[in-house]
Amino acid sequence: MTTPPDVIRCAYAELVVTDLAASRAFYVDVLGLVVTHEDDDALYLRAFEEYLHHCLVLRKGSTAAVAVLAYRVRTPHDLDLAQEYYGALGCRVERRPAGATRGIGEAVRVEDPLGFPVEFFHDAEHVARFTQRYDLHGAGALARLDHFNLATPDVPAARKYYEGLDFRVSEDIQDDEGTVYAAWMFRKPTVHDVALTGGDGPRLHHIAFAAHERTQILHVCDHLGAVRKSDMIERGPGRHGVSNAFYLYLRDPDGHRVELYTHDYYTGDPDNPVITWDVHDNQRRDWWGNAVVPSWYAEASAVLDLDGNPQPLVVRTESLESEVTIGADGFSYTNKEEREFKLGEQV
Ligand code: 4SX
Ligand code: FE2
Ligand code: CA
Repeated sequence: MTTPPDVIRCAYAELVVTDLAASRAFYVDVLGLVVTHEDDDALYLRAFEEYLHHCLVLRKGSTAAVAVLAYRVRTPHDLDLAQEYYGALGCRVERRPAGATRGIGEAVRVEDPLGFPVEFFHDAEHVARFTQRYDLHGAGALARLDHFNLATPDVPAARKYYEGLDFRVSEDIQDDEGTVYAAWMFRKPTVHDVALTGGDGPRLHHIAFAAHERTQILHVCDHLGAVRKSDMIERGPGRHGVSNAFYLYLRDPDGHRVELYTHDYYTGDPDNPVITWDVHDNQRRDWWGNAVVPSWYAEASAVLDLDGNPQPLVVRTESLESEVTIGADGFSYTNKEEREFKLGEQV
């Protein structure tokens, strides 16, 4: 087996959007992302603590989709490793010269074994870091990109693939039969850089930005209410069980899902314990026990191949979390002992 590239972290996403002005109103005017560059074709955005050129590219196109998910690697040599590694996996691999994406150095793009368009880069243009430009921060200031969440039909296979890239699992969701519904995996020492959600795929479930404070996330809710756009709020605000993060899910003008996220925890020690949640635990996805809305389980963004054509979907054949928890036969519990006691009384 060839050596995998040394991935540092998830670094940027490029989303195809159908109306740049509408996207700007959401990502810049409401979320407060900083514009590094804009032209008729695209917007290049970053969060307040970021000093690489961008963490999000919004490119104008006729159909909403995901063009690429990019990871930063430790050295330029890791690009050669990526090229060999994915070549050996039989994946389509392309080397891209510096500047093929504005602000990004030489890169390797692949159609990964899960069907996602993925880029690896090391060099990128540095721009001003606005950590202490409090004069520019709004009340909803976002600090940095935190993670990608991918919908994929076979979570154990996807987990194995990411373990091959030396990602480690922080948390997962399973049932008694060993069906795996989701897994959270990291390179940077937080709960995740990538989450794998069981469903038809490849699709992007969401990208997430980290804020420092819950108040910043609550302010975004208030802001959306004030501009009569509260229908962009899909789920939350709330506290996740998995990750312990405080969260909010929004849908952008094209339906791309964006999570705002704060207060997860450090995972950098080599013996960081893995947390496994029972799919029937009512507090796994919302610590306060609030129901997950059906759209959150069902909907996600299509991804493109390296030619810009939509990737065909592979349907998940194992049970769906939405069906085992909120479907007709679904059940869940808040207190397991209490539930088992009640079930025992019935027999
Ligand atoms: O809904 S979950 O509590 O499982 C969850 C979803 C935890 C962390 C995340 O980033 C997420 O998107
Ligand atoms: Fe997330
Ligand atoms: Ca809503």
